[in-house]
Order: sequence, then C-alpha cells, then structure tokens
Amino acid sequence: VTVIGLGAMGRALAETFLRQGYLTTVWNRSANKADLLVSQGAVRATTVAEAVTASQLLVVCVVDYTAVLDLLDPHADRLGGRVLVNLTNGTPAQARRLAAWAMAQGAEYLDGGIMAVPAMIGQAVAQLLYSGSQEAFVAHRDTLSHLGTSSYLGNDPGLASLYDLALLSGMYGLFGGFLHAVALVGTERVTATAFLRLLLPWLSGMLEALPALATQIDRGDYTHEVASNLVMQAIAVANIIDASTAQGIRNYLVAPLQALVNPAPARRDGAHHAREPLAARSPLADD
Ligand code: FVH
Repeated sequence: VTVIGLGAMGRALAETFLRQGYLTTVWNRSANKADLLVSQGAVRATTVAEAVTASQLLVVCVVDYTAVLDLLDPHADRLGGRVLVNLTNGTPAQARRLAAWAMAQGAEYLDGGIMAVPAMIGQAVAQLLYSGSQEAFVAHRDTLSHLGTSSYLGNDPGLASLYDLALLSGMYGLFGGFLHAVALVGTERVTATAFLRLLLPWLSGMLEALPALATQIDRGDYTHEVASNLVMQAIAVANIIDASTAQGIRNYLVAPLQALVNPAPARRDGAHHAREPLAARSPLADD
C-alpha cells in the first residue's frame, strides 16, 4: 500500500497498515513527517512518482482536492491499472470530477469519507464510507477493513462525500448548539465543564427523539399528534434569542432556527408535502 499525505490522519492510516504487516510506502510534502513511520518499517518514497509506482493500491489523504490533483496530475501516466482511494474531505462534485479524471488515466477510483479522528483509526468504531468502483472496493475490502468499519454506498463516486458531509453537518449542528448553550450560562459565570453535568444527559435523552422524527420525514407526513408542537417550539426559540440578546450573546448559531419553526401559513393550516418514501433509494435501507 502507498499512503500519500502524512498529516494527522495520513499517519494514522499508514501506521495501521504497517501494524497489520503491509509493505507500506509513504510520501509527504514535508518529508520529516515520514521519519517515525520509516523507523517503524515504512518505505520512504522520495518523490510522488516513486510513491505512485510502488503499489497497486494508492491511498491519498491530504488537505483538499486541489492538492490531490496537483500531486497526481504530473504523474498521470503512471496511474493506469492502479486503484486510487482518495480519503480527502471534499464535495460530491469534486469527487465525481476526480473519479472521471482518474478513470481517464486508466485507474480505478474509490472516494472515501472518514468518520473518525486519527486515534480511532484501526478500530471498529472508525467508520469509513466508500463509493465509486465496486470492483476496486471488493478487491481491496480486506485491506481497507483494517482501517475501521467499511460501508460501500454505490457506484456514484459522489455518494461517500455526500454522506460524509451530511454526518459532519449533524456533528457541527451539535457543536453549534453546545457552544451557544455554554456561552449563555457562561454569562452567569457557570463553567462549561460544570454545565456538562446537565447538558450531557439532556442531549442523550433528545437523541432518542431522532427515530420518530426520521419516520415522519421519510413518510412526509407531519400531521400526527406530537408532545412538542411547532407553536410551542417557535415561542421557545424566540425566548432563547431574546434572552441571549439580553445576556449579551450573539445569536448567529440559533437565529436560523427561527425560519424552521415559523412555518409558512399554508403549512400551518395542515398542508404537508407528500412524496415518495426515501428509504427505497437508500443503500443503507436494509441496515
Ligand atoms: N484529522 C481529523 O480529525 C479528520 C477526520 C476526518 C477526515 N479528515 C480529513 O483528512 C484529510 C487530512 O486531514 P489531516 O487531519 O491529516 O490534516 P493535516 O494534519 O492538516 O494534514 C494535511 C496534509 O495535507 C498535506 N498538504 C497540504 N497542502 C498540500 C499541498 N498543496 N500539496 C501536498 N500536500 C499538501 C500536508 O502536507 P504537509 O503540510 O505536512 O507538507 C499534510 O500531509 C482532510 O481532508 C480532512 O478533512 C481528517
């Protein structure tokens, strides 16, 4: 295996391959980041060309897609017959463009999203999402499975990044709410650490509401009787905004929620969107 890009994540990927006994070739723009890996048995490629030609399976994990293409394009003629697994964070459109470019060079392309921090790599708790060439995924499934729990989402190379960004959206929403919450109680000198004693069980309880919300969304039917109706939610959000302003806290993390809880008049009258159930199109539908 070749690993190109030895930032915090690339080093964790390379270390895991090494630990599993793979002959692992590594390259990084700042060469010193390979030193520890080389002392652990990795082979140092001194050029990208060397890194590309060393292995059939190329794993790339750098800062963004521009860097991926800048690194590989000068060596495009060496990519034929190899499998490029790009674990760099990007958009579905970037993934589809890079896949088309890689295939034009005669390479198989798998795009990947890593749902883990570096310390989790190599454990089942690390989730890695893949999309693109199914043949490449099947051929290298065993090798990739050492990094964490793999899910293959389909032939469209953009899917892994779509799911990755959706999962990250959930995380950033949670972090945004957390930051606003601790800022609000912080105005009365409550520490974030102390506040966690109440916040953690509250959020854990609220996570249990998600399956019921998901069912409503998938059915496109919001007419059922619920314990916490929308008018009540709209008042609570307005109160958060008023109180935050009064305590001197900016509302930019919470203000967008107002548009969601103040539905358009037609929808307040009970009209709702009927549409095809979503589960039928999901590669995770059977999970
Ligand atoms: N670390 C994490 O928690 C997340 C978890 C989920 C997935 N991400 C994605 O992984 C990609 C790399 O992230 P990283 O954490 O390894 O990032 P850094 O430690 O900042 O390392 C960046 C590497 O990219 C290289 N690099 C930057 N610009 C260029 C360039 N123009 N040409 C070649 N290489 C470049 C950099 O090289 P150097 O600065 O050491 O020379 C590092 O190897 C990322 O997509 C995350 O979203 C990680």
